[in-house]
Amino acid sequence: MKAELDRISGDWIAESNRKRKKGLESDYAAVGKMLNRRKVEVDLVVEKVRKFQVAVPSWGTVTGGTRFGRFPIPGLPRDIFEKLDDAAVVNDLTGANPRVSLHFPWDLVNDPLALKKHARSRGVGFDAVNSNTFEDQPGQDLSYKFGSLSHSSKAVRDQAIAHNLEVIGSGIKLGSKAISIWIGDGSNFPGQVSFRKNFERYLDSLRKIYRGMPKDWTMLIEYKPFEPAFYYTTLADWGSALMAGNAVGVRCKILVDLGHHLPGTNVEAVVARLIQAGKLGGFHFNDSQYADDDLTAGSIAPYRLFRIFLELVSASAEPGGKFKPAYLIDQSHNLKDPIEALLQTMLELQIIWAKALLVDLKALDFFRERNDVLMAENELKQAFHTDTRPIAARARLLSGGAIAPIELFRESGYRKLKAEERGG
Ligand code: PSV
Ligand code: MN
Repeated sequence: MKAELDRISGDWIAESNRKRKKGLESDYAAVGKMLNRRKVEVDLVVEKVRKFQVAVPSWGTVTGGTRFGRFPIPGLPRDIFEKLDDAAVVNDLTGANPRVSLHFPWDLVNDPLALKKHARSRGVGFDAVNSNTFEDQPGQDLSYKFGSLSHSSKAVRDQAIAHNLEVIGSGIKLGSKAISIWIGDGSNFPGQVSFRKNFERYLDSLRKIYRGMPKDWTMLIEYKPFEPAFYYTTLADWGSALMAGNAVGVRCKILVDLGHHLPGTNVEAVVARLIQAGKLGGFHFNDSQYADDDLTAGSIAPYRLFRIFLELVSASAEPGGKFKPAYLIDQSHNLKDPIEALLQTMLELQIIWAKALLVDLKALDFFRERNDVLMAENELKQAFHTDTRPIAARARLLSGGAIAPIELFRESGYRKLKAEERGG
């Protein structure tokens, strides 16, 4: 079986689950009993966790590195076909990551239909496509050194717009329904650009891309406070993003990358504002201690992630809410095996999502209205401190995934086999 390992087969997953089922059943019964006392039906929570799906970024299947260096491990994928193979392994093991997000031109192929067929054979589809005008490509006519969509030169802006339209074209062939646009535009020195002119040009370019998008597509614009521009960034914050979203059109929404906030920002309040404005379009999950650290989601501040999830869970619980943001992981795996890091991420996201689902929203509202600060906070704490690992594991089990994905991945010898096949 190992000699032709492309997927982690269903049989193998079933075998691994058989060994762990008894332990899970007893843990699940214990948490079910405890939740029962709080009038929570644990099976319903499991069903909601099963509906929580997150896309895997093609660029997250390789080691990212920093500008100081990269430390790749043997067996990393060499092209987008192999990246899809690795993403499919993640989905096989979690049952919760059925879509992959591509980044162009990094993932450009001659035959998108062959790529689509390959993805289907691996049981995955495609999520939002991403454009890249934050670096120059070999053979490119004009440079993005001084910006792209907001550049002072119309010719550069037109080139960046054309690239975005090409990315949409590739996405249409693959079956995507959204484009994510993050630009590195801005300035490094006071006086370098006019803030207003620069933003106006950006809006104008976005409108042109928007007009070239199919009617059932969404445009996701991603803000980030700094880097690579270190003094002023064109789309630095949610306020500018909301302004841009409103100026461009109803299907232009905001993408919140969790690492794209200055330290101390109340990200859950930002999320709530964007929900209220009807403009929250998607997420890039990761964690950070200082800035855009791209660390594994939930590794630094799981309680903050829980509070963000609570905003999402409570918005989706509202009657008539057609609230469906695109969830994606956006991390840089430098020290961990990328597949293991993605598995760890998804496990963590499921565990914390389940915790957010345990908050009694009615009780919370009751305490808030009475200004009972302590009891309102306790509603959050009670949910957060509940051990939801058996709930997440049961959700994976019912979705065809593994109770213990990381252990099974290690047992499978996948990376070792790929090291022989792919080298590196
Ligand atoms: C930028 O820091 C970012 O978060 C954007 O989403 C990019 O597309 C991604 O990272 C990959 O570099
Ligand atoms: Mn991002």
